Amino acid sequence: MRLVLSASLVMTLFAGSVAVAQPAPVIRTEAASLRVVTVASSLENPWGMAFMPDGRILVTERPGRMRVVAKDGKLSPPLGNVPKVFNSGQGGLLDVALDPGFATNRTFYFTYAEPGEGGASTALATAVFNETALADVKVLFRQQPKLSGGLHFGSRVVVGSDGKLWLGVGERYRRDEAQNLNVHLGKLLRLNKDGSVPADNPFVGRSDARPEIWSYGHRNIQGMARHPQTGIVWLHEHGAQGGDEINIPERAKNYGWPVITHGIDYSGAKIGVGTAAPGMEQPLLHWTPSIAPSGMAFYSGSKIPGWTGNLFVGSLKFGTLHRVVLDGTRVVRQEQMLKEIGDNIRDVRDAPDGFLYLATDSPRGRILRLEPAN
Ligand SMILES: [Ca+2]
Repeated sequence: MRLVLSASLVMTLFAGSVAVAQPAPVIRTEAASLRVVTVASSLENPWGMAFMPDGRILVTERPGRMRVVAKDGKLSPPLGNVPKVFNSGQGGLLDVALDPGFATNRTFYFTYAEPGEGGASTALATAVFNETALADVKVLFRQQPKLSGGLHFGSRVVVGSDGKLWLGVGERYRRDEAQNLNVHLGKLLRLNKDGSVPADNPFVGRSDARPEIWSYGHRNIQGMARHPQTGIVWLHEHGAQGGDEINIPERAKNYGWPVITHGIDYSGAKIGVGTAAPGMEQPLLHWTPSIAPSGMAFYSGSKIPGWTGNLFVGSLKFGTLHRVVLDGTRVVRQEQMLKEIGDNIRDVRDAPDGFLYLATDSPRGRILRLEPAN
């Protein structure tokens, strides 16, 4: 009898101890002590996140689903009417961004690898969010040409301070095409919200160039963010073996791939002519060896005061978050941190609640919130 009671007591204590949520351990970094809080889990390769005015998160899963994450972390069923995606390799459902008027117009934008004749290419679409499905889905842009293979679709979409849609895409692993202005491969593109071409785009009216192009010579863009003070869109792009870059893309300029790069081919072979050439821009910074960057955000919040104004980039290679301290457009220092997360990072967002959020690249992907620990 005594034994039974004791066992029962042990069970009760054990049940009680697991029922109480343990606070996440404190992680010390150079400028902040943090707790990494899991907001949501069981997402299959989450790719892009957008924060709704009511605090919910619209999230994409690469295989082709879009869900809403409630404030308590509960996942909605997949939203209806998501277009069919090319779910192979790096393809699938990719980025998502809200229209600045979302609170009233419920409009958002998203990118995906779109299947079609010849293979697939990156597409940009818009839709209206009606809680359980996408309504009024319209494809605004299709990268030309569609090609076989599953590599280098990009992509990120940002609504610029100019009200235009800025779309960063990859070169579909056809590296020389990043220099070819007649195709949309390896380019930063600028579109009106209805998908038409802005009249003031740099290559409008030229017969030897696609009018959507803003800048070229990019390899594979998987991070873009609008600078909170200047409104200018910054981007990063994957290099090959070495040579991942952050660029501040200027109108009509050539960012060099594959003529110049700070990396080498995966085979060890040299690529192009070297690290510099006339008429080609240098990156703001490059990572050699590569970090395989994905996701990018300027932290504009004040919850972690030591980080305000810093630029954050996720790594798909080291499972780390990279903090870049800036003085204007000069890199002051860098910090690599949060290896403790244990998964690669696909997306990084500066959320309206003043926190920085991450999405992990895993079949059991998570959304994480970085909170200060004092
Ligand atoms: Ca470059």
